[in-house]
Order: sequence, then C-alpha cells, then structure tokens
Amino acid sequence: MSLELFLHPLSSYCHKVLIAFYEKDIPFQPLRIDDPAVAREYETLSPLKRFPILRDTDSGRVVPESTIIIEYLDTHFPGRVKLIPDDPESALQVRLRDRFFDNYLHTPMQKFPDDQLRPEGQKDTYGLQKARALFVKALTLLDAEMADRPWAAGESFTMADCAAAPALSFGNRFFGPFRDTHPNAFAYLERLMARPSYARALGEAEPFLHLISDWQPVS
Ligand SMILES: N[C@@H](CCC(=O)N[C@@H](CS)C(=O)NCC(=O)O)C(=O)O
Repeated sequence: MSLELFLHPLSSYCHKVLIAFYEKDIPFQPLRIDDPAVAREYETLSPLKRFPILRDTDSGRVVPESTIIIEYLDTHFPGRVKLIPDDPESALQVRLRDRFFDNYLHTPMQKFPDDQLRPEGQKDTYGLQKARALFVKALTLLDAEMADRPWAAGESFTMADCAAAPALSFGNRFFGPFRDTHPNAFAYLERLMARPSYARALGEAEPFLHLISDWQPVS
C-alpha cells in the first residue's frame, strides 16, 4: 500500500482528509502519531509539527496541509469520486469555500482546544472571544448561503464539504450549539454528519472523546 497518513483520530484537520479518503474509497495505512515510534518519524517529516501528513511511498512524496493532501489525492488517486471539479471556474469556487472554512471557521474553532490546553494563569480569554466572534460572523454568512443548496459549492459534495464538516461539528460543540441561531448551517451540519464518510471518521474518534468530555463550551 503506497499511501500512509500520519494522524490522530480526534484531530479535526485529520477528519477533513479522512472524509476525502472515505469518499474516494482509497486504501491507505493510518499511522497514529500518539504511538512514540510513529511520532519520531512524523517529527522528521513535519518540521512545523502539524498533522495530518501524507506519505506516498511509491513516489517518495511527503505532502503536508489538508487541502494539498486532498488535491494530491484528486490528481493522483481520484478513486470513485473527484472532490475538485474539472471545470476551472467551478474548481475556483470549491477552493474559495475550502479557504473560507479553514480560515474563518476551522482556525477560530481551534482556538478553543488551544485555550483548554493552556496552563492555569495563562488562559487567553480575549483571544478566545475574538476567535468565537469571527466563527459566528462566518457562520452567519454560511447560514445565508446554505438556504438554497445541499452542499457548500452547490449540488455536488466536494473538498469544501470535507473542510466544512469538522469545523462546524467541533464549532457546534465548543462555541455552543447553533441549531436555533443558524438553522440552515445546522441543517447542513446534520447532512454532513449523516454522510457515511464523515460518520465513519466520527466513529473512529469516539474512543478518544473522553479526552475532551469535560470541556465546557464558551458562549
Ligand atoms: N493548515 C494545516 C493545519 C493542521 C493543524 O493545525 N493540525 C492540528 C491538529 S488538528 C495540529 O497539528 N496541531 C498540533 C499543534 O497545534 O501543535 C492543515 O490544513 O493541515
């Protein structure tokens, strides 16, 4: 098997890539970075210490960044579905939405676990509230967009939906549920969670949820 994915099953950016793997039905070897032997290898491959990291042992390529991993899969291992359309203008729309989810929902959402893991006395309440405000602003834009479409870029499931799922699902958990405040975005999250690819990634995360079960949402 040529594809190895360095990951942790609870990691939101790993979920984004796992959704792509499961949509495409591509075989790969998951390598869990909480295994010390794997961690040592991962650290040599990822100087910035960010995961997921893809290694293609046939080509020798090491691919960081969730978006670039999905682009790499779409180009070299399309599997049963393409997640980035062939039409350049449609592809641009998918990439724009992928950036929207990563920059304005996913990254702000990550501020919450970052703050939870800070030592007492070093919490960043101001930064956390600022991140939450950005998340809510982006969620409000998304809510309006999702009034008339099933998936982020229109009628088809794409890379943008891989990006959306973990950002929205962890955001709903950490920043308070948005079912009542952003119903279209919430209905979209429900469609994402019902998607077999994401349901599978969530199922694999379940044994690790106890690690975050006492984290109280901020509102
Ligand atoms: N831009 C990166 C972000 C990856 C990222 O932040 N991953 C988190 C796990 S979800 C991580 O590596 N955290 C380690 C840390 O913050 O030290 C991507 O899209 O892959």
